[in-house]
Amino acid sequence: MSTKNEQLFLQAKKHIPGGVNSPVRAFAGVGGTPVFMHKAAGSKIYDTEDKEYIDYVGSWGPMILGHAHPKVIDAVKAAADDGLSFGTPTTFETSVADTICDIVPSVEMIRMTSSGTEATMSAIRLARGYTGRDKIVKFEGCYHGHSDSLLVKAGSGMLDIGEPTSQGVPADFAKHTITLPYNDPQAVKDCFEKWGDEIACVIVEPIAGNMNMIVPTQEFHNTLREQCTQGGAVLIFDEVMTGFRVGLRGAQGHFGIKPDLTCFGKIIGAGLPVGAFGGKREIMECIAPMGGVYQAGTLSGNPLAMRAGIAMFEDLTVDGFYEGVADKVTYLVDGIQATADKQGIELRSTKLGGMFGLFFVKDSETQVPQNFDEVTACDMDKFNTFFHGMLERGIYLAPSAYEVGFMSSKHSTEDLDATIKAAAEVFAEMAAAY
Ligand code: HOZ
Repeated sequence: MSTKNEQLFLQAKKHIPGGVNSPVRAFAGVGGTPVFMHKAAGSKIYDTEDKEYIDYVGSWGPMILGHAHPKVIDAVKAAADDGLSFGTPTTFETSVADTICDIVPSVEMIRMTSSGTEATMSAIRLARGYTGRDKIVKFEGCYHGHSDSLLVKAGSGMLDIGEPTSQGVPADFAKHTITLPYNDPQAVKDCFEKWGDEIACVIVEPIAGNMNMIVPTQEFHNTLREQCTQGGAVLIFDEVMTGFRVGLRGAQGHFGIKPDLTCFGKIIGAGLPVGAFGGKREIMECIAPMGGVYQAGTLSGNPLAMRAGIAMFEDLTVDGFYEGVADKVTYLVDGIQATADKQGIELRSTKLGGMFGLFFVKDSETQVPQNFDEVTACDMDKFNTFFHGMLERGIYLAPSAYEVGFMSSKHSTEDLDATIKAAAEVFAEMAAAY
């Protein structure tokens, strides 16, 4: 007899490829059947049989205030009462743009999009238009959404299906994408030495969150900034995951680096479909209608998303908000790490602000992975066992060893203790089995 989720998955597969509308939902990496969720509140998410899970995915990051935050929901309800979309300017877009430009010093102007993919795709076009150059540089294991030029040696769901470069990307497009090892300053210098005056931009996840989590060195970031400035290339930070997540000023605040352009994602609309890219005025003024780089969208800056974002930013800008979320991450990750150490499980962990990464390494000599090759050398079977053990115990982690964990301000000490207890039980089983 199949479970409810198996039945739902079968039904979904009839008319939806793979039964999902985004590959990372399909459990391709971890195996088994995805859980069909139907509601969420605070730190919890509920399946169609009302089984409760403590959620560390948070819709892939934006639910930093927890699910269905009353203030955000009220803002969305009020916005819906006023109409869903106008295709005209609204004052709400101006408010969100002002808020982001006030918070993030590198962002002097900003353009809203409907998703993070659109933001990175548009930022690349803008960088090419601004510099008049074609080549772009990205890093192995970094994922910047699913536009053609960026689906080369990418992370996230691409790794689960074992196709880091997507089929369907014309070789003529891919040839303009140079891919370098992440967190390797010398590779960046060598690349600029070779192609310096042909490079339009370097796009980077300033903290990688699509090959599990890697906080790169300060030297890596200093080198990127220095080489882009010297080479006349645009430095693009893809802060779709890290923006307003690892801290109010994102990864750029953490490293003290001013990128030329920054891409944001769903978090700026509190989880509604939205993205944005912004940065130096001189570059942003190249976008239509001011300049000749075309970029558009009926739903860009949608009023529901903007009003949700405005409500959310009120809480994010309260003093101590990010320290509170980071303390929860520290409590959780240190707790999980301590119990792994006690059971002799070779777990490595990393954390910053509201994000964390857990790696199952193969031996006691291996340290926290620092690049794509080191991530892929981890023990994926152990991660999968851990993932399913946690899921059975009502803990919802991202269904892939290449994804990160996200904390919300609504996770309680009780939630965190329950998670650590579940991890201890799973580790005990793993220790006995391996
Ligand atoms: N790729 C993101 C997670 N690493 C967003 C989730 C998705 O692709 O559906």
